[in-house]
Amino acid sequence: MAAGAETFSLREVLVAFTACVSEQREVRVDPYLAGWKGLVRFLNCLGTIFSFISKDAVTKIEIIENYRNSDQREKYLTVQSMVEYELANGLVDLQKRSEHPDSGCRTFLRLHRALHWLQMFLEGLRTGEDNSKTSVICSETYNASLANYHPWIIRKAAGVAFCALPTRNTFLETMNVGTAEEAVAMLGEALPYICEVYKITEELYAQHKLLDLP
Ligand code: 1PZ
Repeated sequence: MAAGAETFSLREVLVAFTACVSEQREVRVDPYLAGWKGLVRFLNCLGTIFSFISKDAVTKIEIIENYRNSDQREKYLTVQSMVEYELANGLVDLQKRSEHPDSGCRTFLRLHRALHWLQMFLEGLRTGEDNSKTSVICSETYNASLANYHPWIIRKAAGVAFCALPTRNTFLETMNVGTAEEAVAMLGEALPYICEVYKITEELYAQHKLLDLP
Protein backbone atom coordinates (compact mmCIF):
# COMPACT_ATOMS: atom_id res chain seq x y z
CA MET A 1 0.00 0.00 0.00
CA ALA A 2 1.31 3.47 -0.86
CA ALA A 3 2.48 5.62 2.05
CA GLY A 4 -0.41 7.42 3.68
CA ALA A 5 -3.00 5.50 1.68
CA GLU A 6 -4.28 3.70 4.76
CA THR A 7 -5.15 7.00 6.43
CA PHE A 8 -6.70 8.63 3.40
CA SER A 9 -10.44 8.95 3.62
CA LEU A 10 -12.81 10.91 1.45
CA ARG A 11 -14.48 12.05 4.65
CA GLU A 12 -11.80 14.69 5.34
CA VAL A 13 -12.07 15.89 1.77
CA LEU A 14 -15.78 16.42 1.95
CA VAL A 15 -15.39 17.99 5.39
CA ALA A 16 -13.13 20.62 3.77
CA PHE A 17 -16.12 21.77 1.74
CA THR A 18 -18.20 22.08 4.90
CA ALA A 19 -15.69 24.70 6.09
CA CYS A 20 -15.96 26.79 2.91
CA VAL A 21 -18.92 29.00 3.68
CA SER A 22 -18.24 31.84 6.10
CA GLU A 23 -20.77 33.47 8.43
CA GLN A 24 -21.21 36.23 5.83
CA ARG A 25 -22.04 33.54 3.25
CA GLU A 26 -18.74 34.04 1.47
CA VAL A 27 -16.83 31.13 -0.09
CA ARG A 28 -13.38 30.70 1.47
CA VAL A 29 -10.71 29.85 -1.08
CA ASP A 30 -8.31 27.81 1.13
CA PRO A 31 -10.71 25.07 2.23
CA TYR A 32 -12.11 24.98 -1.31
CA LEU A 33 -8.63 24.25 -2.67
CA ALA A 34 -7.98 21.77 0.16
CA GLY A 35 -11.15 19.93 -0.87
CA TRP A 36 -10.03 19.80 -4.49
CA LYS A 37 -6.55 18.60 -3.55
CA GLY A 38 -8.08 15.70 -1.65
CA LEU A 39 -10.33 14.86 -4.60
CA VAL A 40 -7.26 14.80 -6.84
CA ARG A 41 -5.54 12.39 -4.45
CA PHE A 42 -8.61 10.19 -4.52
CA LEU A 43 -8.75 10.33 -8.32
CA ASN A 44 -5.10 9.30 -8.50
CA CYS A 45 -5.92 6.22 -6.41
CA LEU A 46 -8.39 5.15 -9.09
CA GLY A 47 -5.69 4.63 -11.71
CA THR A 48 -3.37 6.35 -14.18
CA ILE A 49 -6.10 6.46 -16.81
CA PHE A 50 -7.45 9.45 -14.88
CA SER A 51 -4.16 11.38 -14.80
CA PHE A 52 -5.08 13.71 -17.67
CA ILE A 53 -8.03 14.82 -15.56
CA SER A 54 -6.12 15.19 -12.30
CA LYS A 55 -3.28 17.06 -14.04
CA ASP A 56 -5.69 19.70 -15.30
CA ALA A 57 -7.28 20.02 -11.86
CA VAL A 58 -3.81 20.35 -10.27
CA THR A 59 -2.82 23.07 -12.75
CA LYS A 60 -5.91 25.05 -11.84
CA ILE A 61 -5.49 24.54 -8.10
CA GLU A 62 -1.88 25.75 -8.38
CA ILE A 63 -2.83 28.89 -10.32
CA ILE A 64 -5.14 29.95 -7.52
CA GLU A 65 -2.67 28.85 -4.81
CA ASN A 66 -0.08 31.09 -6.42
CA TYR A 67 -2.44 34.04 -6.00
CA ARG A 68 -2.91 33.01 -2.38
CA ASN A 69 0.89 33.05 -1.93
CA SER A 70 1.43 36.36 -3.74
CA ASP A 71 1.54 39.91 -2.35
CA GLN A 72 -2.17 40.14 -3.14
CA ARG A 73 -3.02 37.08 -1.03
CA GLU A 74 -5.63 38.93 1.05
CA LYS A 75 -7.60 39.73 -2.11
CA TYR A 76 -7.93 36.01 -2.75
CA LEU A 77 -9.21 35.04 0.68
CA THR A 78 -12.75 34.51 -0.57
CA VAL A 79 -14.29 34.10 -4.01
CA GLN A 80 -16.21 37.32 -3.37
CA SER A 81 -13.06 39.34 -2.67
CA MET A 82 -11.29 37.74 -5.66
CA VAL A 83 -14.10 38.70 -8.06
CA GLU A 84 -14.26 42.22 -6.68
CA TYR A 85 -10.50 42.74 -6.84
CA GLU A 86 -9.92 41.26 -10.30
CA LEU A 87 -12.88 43.07 -11.88
CA ALA A 88 -12.04 46.43 -10.29
CA ASN A 89 -8.46 46.18 -11.57
CA GLY A 90 -9.20 44.93 -15.08
CA LEU A 91 -7.50 41.59 -14.41
CA VAL A 92 -10.11 39.41 -16.15
CA ASP A 93 -10.33 38.69 -19.89
CA LEU A 94 -14.06 38.94 -20.52
CA GLN A 95 -14.32 38.24 -24.27
CA LYS A 96 -11.23 36.36 -25.32
CA ARG A 97 -8.21 34.98 -23.48
CA SER A 98 -5.40 37.50 -24.03
CA GLU A 99 -3.76 39.74 -21.41
CA HIS A 100 -4.97 37.73 -18.42
CA PRO A 101 -5.33 34.14 -19.63
CA ASP A 102 -5.13 32.70 -16.12
CA SER A 103 -7.23 35.06 -14.05
CA GLY A 104 -8.44 33.75 -10.73
CA CYS A 105 -12.02 34.26 -11.93
CA ARG A 106 -11.76 32.11 -15.07
CA THR A 107 -9.68 29.46 -13.33
CA PHE A 108 -12.07 29.21 -10.40
CA LEU A 109 -14.99 28.98 -12.85
CA ARG A 110 -13.53 25.74 -14.25
CA LEU A 111 -13.41 24.20 -10.77
CA HIS A 112 -16.86 25.56 -10.05
CA ARG A 113 -18.29 23.82 -13.12
CA ALA A 114 -16.53 20.62 -12.08
CA LEU A 115 -18.05 20.98 -8.60
CA HIS A 116 -21.48 20.92 -10.23
CA TRP A 117 -20.60 17.62 -11.84
CA LEU A 118 -19.22 16.33 -8.53
CA GLN A 119 -22.41 17.25 -6.72
CA MET A 120 -24.55 15.40 -9.26
CA PHE A 121 -22.20 12.44 -9.42
CA LEU A 122 -22.06 11.95 -5.64
CA GLU A 123 -25.83 12.34 -5.42
CA GLY A 124 -26.17 9.69 -8.15
CA LEU A 125 -23.88 7.37 -6.19
CA ARG A 126 -25.70 8.01 -2.94
CA THR A 127 -29.13 7.22 -4.35
CA GLY A 128 -28.05 4.49 -6.82
CA GLU A 129 -28.93 0.81 -6.55
CA ASP A 130 -26.37 -1.47 -4.88
CA ASN A 131 -25.20 -3.05 -8.10
CA SER A 132 -25.45 0.00 -10.35
CA LYS A 133 -22.52 0.97 -12.51
CA THR A 134 -20.39 3.90 -11.41
CA SER A 135 -19.37 4.40 -15.04
CA VAL A 136 -23.01 4.98 -16.02
CA ILE A 137 -23.65 7.41 -13.14
CA CYS A 138 -20.43 9.17 -14.04
CA SER A 139 -21.08 9.52 -17.76
CA GLU A 140 -24.72 10.55 -17.31
CA THR A 141 -23.85 13.30 -14.86
CA TYR A 142 -20.83 14.37 -16.93
CA ASN A 143 -22.93 14.60 -20.09
CA ALA A 144 -25.53 16.66 -18.24
CA SER A 145 -22.95 19.16 -16.94
CA LEU A 146 -19.23 19.51 -17.65
CA ALA A 147 -19.34 17.89 -21.10
CA ASN A 148 -21.12 21.00 -22.42
CA TYR A 149 -17.90 22.96 -21.89
CA HIS A 150 -15.50 20.37 -23.31
CA PRO A 151 -14.45 19.77 -26.92
CA TRP A 152 -15.13 16.41 -28.55
CA ILE A 153 -11.65 14.99 -27.96
CA ILE A 154 -11.86 15.53 -24.18
CA ARG A 155 -15.40 14.12 -24.02
CA LYS A 156 -14.14 11.07 -25.87
CA ALA A 157 -11.13 10.58 -23.56
CA ALA A 158 -13.33 11.09 -20.49
CA GLY A 159 -15.79 8.48 -21.78
CA VAL A 160 -12.98 5.94 -22.18
CA ALA A 161 -11.64 6.67 -18.68
CA PHE A 162 -15.09 6.27 -17.09
CA CYS A 163 -15.20 2.66 -18.29
CA ALA A 164 -12.36 1.92 -15.84
CA LEU A 165 -14.51 2.81 -12.83
CA PRO A 166 -15.43 -0.04 -10.47
CA THR A 167 -19.00 -0.93 -9.46
CA ARG A 168 -20.85 1.35 -7.08
CA ASN A 169 -20.19 -0.68 -3.94
CA THR A 170 -16.47 -1.08 -4.64
CA PHE A 171 -16.29 2.62 -5.43
CA LEU A 172 -17.99 3.50 -2.13
CA GLU A 173 -15.54 1.26 -0.27
CA THR A 174 -12.59 2.94 -2.03
CA MET A 175 -13.66 6.14 -0.29
CA ASN A 176 -12.31 4.59 2.94
CA VAL A 177 -15.20 5.82 5.02
CA GLY A 178 -16.24 2.36 6.18
CA THR A 179 -18.88 0.13 4.66
CA ALA A 180 -20.81 1.16 1.55
CA GLU A 181 -23.74 2.08 3.84
CA GLU A 182 -21.51 4.30 5.96
CA ALA A 183 -20.16 6.00 2.84
CA VAL A 184 -23.73 6.65 1.68
CA ALA A 185 -24.56 8.20 5.07
CA MET A 186 -21.46 10.39 4.89
CA LEU A 187 -22.46 11.57 1.41
CA GLY A 188 -25.90 12.46 2.72
CA GLU A 189 -24.28 14.64 5.39
CA ALA A 190 -21.68 16.30 3.18
CA LEU A 191 -23.64 16.95 0.00
CA PRO A 192 -25.81 19.82 1.31
CA TYR A 193 -22.60 21.74 2.09
CA ILE A 194 -21.21 21.17 -1.40
CA CYS A 195 -24.55 22.28 -2.88
CA GLU A 196 -24.41 25.44 -0.78
CA VAL A 197 -20.87 26.28 -1.92
CA TYR A 198 -21.95 25.71 -5.52
CA LYS A 199 -25.08 27.81 -5.17
CA ILE A 200 -23.36 30.82 -3.60
CA THR A 201 -20.64 30.82 -6.26
CA GLU A 202 -23.15 30.39 -9.07
CA GLU A 203 -25.19 33.38 -7.84
CA LEU A 204 -22.07 35.52 -7.49
CA TYR A 205 -20.85 34.67 -11.01
CA ALA A 206 -24.33 35.22 -12.48
CA GLN A 207 -24.63 38.57 -10.75
CA HIS A 208 -21.35 39.73 -12.31
CA LYS A 209 -22.07 38.04 -15.67
CA LEU A 210 -18.98 35.85 -15.35
CA LEU A 211 -20.50 32.46 -16.15
CA ASP A 212 -19.09 32.36 -19.70
CA LEU A 213 -15.55 33.57 -19.06
CA PRO A 214 -13.24 32.39 -21.87
C1 1PZ B 1 -14.56 9.44 -10.45
C2 1PZ B 1 -14.33 9.67 -11.85
C3 1PZ B 1 -13.75 10.95 -12.21
C4 1PZ B 1 -14.39 11.54 -13.37
C5 1PZ B 1 -14.05 12.96 -13.59
C6 1PZ B 1 -15.09 13.65 -14.44
C7 1PZ B 1 -14.65 14.91 -15.01
C8 1PZ B 1 -14.03 14.76 -16.36
C9 1PZ B 1 -13.28 15.99 -16.70
C10 1PZ B 1 -12.39 15.86 -17.87
C11 1PZ B 1 -11.38 16.97 -17.85
C12 1PZ B 1 -10.30 16.75 -18.79
C13 1PZ B 1 -9.11 17.56 -18.82
C14 1PZ B 1 -9.10 18.99 -19.18
C15 1PZ B 1 -10.08 19.78 -19.30
C16 1PZ B 1 -9.99 21.28 -19.52
O1 1PZ B 1 -10.01 21.59 -20.88
C17 1PZ B 1 -11.17 21.90 -18.81
C18 1PZ B 1 -11.37 23.36 -19.13
O2 1PZ B 1 -10.26 24.12 -18.77
P1 1PZ B 1 -9.59 25.13 -19.85
O3 1PZ B 1 -9.19 24.28 -21.03
O4 1PZ B 1 -10.67 26.12 -20.20
O5 1PZ B 1 -8.43 25.74 -19.11
N1 1PZ B 1 -10.99 21.71 -17.39
C19 1PZ B 1 -12.00 21.43 -16.57
O6 1PZ B 1 -13.14 21.38 -16.95
C20 1PZ B 1 -11.68 21.16 -15.10
C21 1PZ B 1 -11.87 19.70 -14.83
C22 1PZ B 1 -11.52 19.31 -13.44
C23 1PZ B 1 -12.00 17.92 -13.17
C24 1PZ B 1 -11.69 17.44 -11.81
C25 1PZ B 1 -12.33 16.14 -11.50
C26 1PZ B 1 -12.03 15.68 -10.12
C27 1PZ B 1 -12.70 14.37 -9.86
C28 1PZ B 1 -12.78 13.95 -8.47
C29 1PZ B 1 -13.36 12.57 -8.37
C30 1PZ B 1 -13.87 12.18 -7.11
